[in-house]
Amino acid sequence: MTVILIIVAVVIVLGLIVGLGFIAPRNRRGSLEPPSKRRTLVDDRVVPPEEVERAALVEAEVAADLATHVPVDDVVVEEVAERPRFRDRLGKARAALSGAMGSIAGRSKIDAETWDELEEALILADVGVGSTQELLDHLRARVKVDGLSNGEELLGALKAEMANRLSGFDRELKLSSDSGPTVWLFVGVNGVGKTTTIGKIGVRQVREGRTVLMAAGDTFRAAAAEQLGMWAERAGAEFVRGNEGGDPSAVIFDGVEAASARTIDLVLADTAGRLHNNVNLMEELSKVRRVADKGDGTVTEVLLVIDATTGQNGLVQAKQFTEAVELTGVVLTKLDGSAKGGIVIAIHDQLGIPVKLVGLGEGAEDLVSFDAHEFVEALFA
Ligand SMILES: Nc1nc2c(ncn2[C@@H]2O[C@H](COP(=O)(O)OP(=O)(O)OP(=O)(O)O)[C@@H](O)[C@H]2O)c(=O)[nH]1
Ligand SMILES: [Mg+2]
Repeated sequence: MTVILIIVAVVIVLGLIVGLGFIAPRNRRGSLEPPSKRRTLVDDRVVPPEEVERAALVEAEVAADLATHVPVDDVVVEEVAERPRFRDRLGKARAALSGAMGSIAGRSKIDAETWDELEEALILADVGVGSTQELLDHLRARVKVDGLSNGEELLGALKAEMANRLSGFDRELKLSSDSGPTVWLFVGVNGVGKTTTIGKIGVRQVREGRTVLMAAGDTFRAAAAEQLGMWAERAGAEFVRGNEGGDPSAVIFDGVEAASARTIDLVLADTAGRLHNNVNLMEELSKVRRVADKGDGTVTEVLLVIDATTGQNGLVQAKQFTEAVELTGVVLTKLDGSAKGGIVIAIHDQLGIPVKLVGLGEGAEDLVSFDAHEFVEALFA
């Protein structure tokens, strides 16, 4: 009996020694360095190897999943990307003026040299000869009447007059009050940004809650219709196209009829780029304009798209286009490029047509409504 008791005691003691030998190191480690989450999971209980393996697999899957997903923040930025401001995009236009203007602003008196420098700066900034002369005449009168005496005051008066010449225009894009769809027609020479502008406007109009149809009146190249089709898809607009080489008037007419049948609010009609001095092509445009109005739709805007980097040539284009189709406004694109900006003054002064929209880049959001005050401030800032 004693022998049995001794054996049981020895077994218990041995059991205790073996048990402590395993547990103690683990506790020590745990108390010295706080375990990571992963280590807690695995270390604080006895985990079978297959469970560890499965956990690792799940973790790898989640990591791969996260890596292939666009972060939510990025999606939000795309959706509500802020409109660009003139100030941020008119870098080059501003650079064209700011050097000369800085020098004029530093002058303590207004003399012949000041006038020469100002005239040169305005011409170089694309304001055009006619508008430059008118601005200088106005400023000379102001110097006399208001007693302006230094360069800074002179520039203040110039800014005010530029803003004044750009004010009083109706820049709203009109919608028809009749029952059929509203039609906006886009015209201009090659490559100025007509199709891109339609795309940008479509995106904006759909976002504002209108239903839109884009009509590919540029039947000159198949690629032109495809380009517009991609914008339509992007904007969530309906799309009508014709055959390559087909009659552009017919395509636009079909577009308007389709829009009417589907009670779509707005038809954005693209046209092929054409040289303003090509008589046949300008006549074709007159026909497009007439036919677009024939069905259920009403043309409320005929927008001439002008590439701002072409400078004073834009004025010549505008004169010719307005003879073929009565223009309701100008969309001035690529003002973010090497354009000098003064063309805006010339268009208003010489043609009396308002710049309604300005393109400040190639993206869907890079189209802003023209704001005279903001524009002049950005030009001189
Ligand atoms: N930087 C800049 N590029 C622009 C702007 N608007 C259009 N573009 C670019 O100008 C190029 C021509 O644009 P389109 O829209 O194809 O011009 P289009 O007038 O339809 O050309 P055609 O149909 O060939 O007469 C494209 O590369 C556009 O991305 C703008 O405001 N700024
Ligand atoms: Mg085009």
